[in-house]
Amino acid sequence: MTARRTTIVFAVLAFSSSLGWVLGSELVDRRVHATPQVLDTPARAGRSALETIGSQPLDENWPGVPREIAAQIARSSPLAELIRGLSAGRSSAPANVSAFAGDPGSDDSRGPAETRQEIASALPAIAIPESPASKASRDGTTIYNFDQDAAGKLPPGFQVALTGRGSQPVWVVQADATAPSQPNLLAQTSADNTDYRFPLAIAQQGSLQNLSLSVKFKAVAGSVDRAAGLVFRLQDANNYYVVRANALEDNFNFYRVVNGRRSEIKGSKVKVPTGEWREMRIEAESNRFKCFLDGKQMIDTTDETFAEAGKIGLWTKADSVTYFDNLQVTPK
Ligand SMILES: [Ca+2]
Repeated sequence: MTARRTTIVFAVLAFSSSLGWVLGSELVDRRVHATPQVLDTPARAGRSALETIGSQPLDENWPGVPREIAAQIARSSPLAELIRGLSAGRSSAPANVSAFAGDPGSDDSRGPAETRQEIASALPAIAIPESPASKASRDGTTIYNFDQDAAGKLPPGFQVALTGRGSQPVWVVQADATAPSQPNLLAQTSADNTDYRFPLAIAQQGSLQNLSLSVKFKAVAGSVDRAAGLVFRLQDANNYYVVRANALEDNFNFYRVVNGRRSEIKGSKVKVPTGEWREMRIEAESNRFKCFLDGKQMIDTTDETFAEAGKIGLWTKADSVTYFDNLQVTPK
């Protein structure tokens, strides 16, 4: 009896133990799986959101990105402009984003260095959209030194015009070892020998009445003329004041140009050498005008023709090939 009882007790214990093990395993198993289920909730929400997004129309520039989301990103940040720029012509916008973040798992076939180069080249376009490179403003003074401008072209912020007859002027930025500020200057290079021909390069920024205006110039060539001039209170290509030096005539004169006709207000005789840099300056205040050559006052006169504000610019005559640099204007 004792042995049978012992056997029963042992069997009950064994069964309980097995049951406990099974129940325990189930509890453990449930506990183990409880955490992933909690973590899985946002993931499922994300999948649900993606399914919703997936039903929306896709942006044509960003393959795989819903149009509405692409539009929101584009409105929200300059970075989006960068990303969108980099996306142009590429297979996947998200790949660009991953590459930008340095994700080695990006499916972009190109290397991170190449991507960084693209980003670097795209950044200036965002930070500096249209830079008028050749001028620096300081205390109201604007200096055009042409040193950041592309050679062979008219510098940004200038417009070509012509008073009189003949072919269109050719104003170009050039590198020159003698330029007062390195490396560039602005040159009028067309050599049309029409006598009554006045090439103009007009600065588009600002309109001034009273001012201090100066420029460094070098008369380079010309058989009809070798002239260098500064215009101010310019109303249009046929109406303005001009002060000019002439290396063929050796004089330094102040003119008004009215409806395209030039007439002298005041003149001075002075040696103006070819092939050497000189500086001219004008001080205009109301109807009084003082003109300087290399710091020396040559003209002090009055005139009432143009009392109102106008633009400033550079001027030559006929077949003059003339170099200019460091055009500087200060309002007064
Ligand atoms: Ca320069």
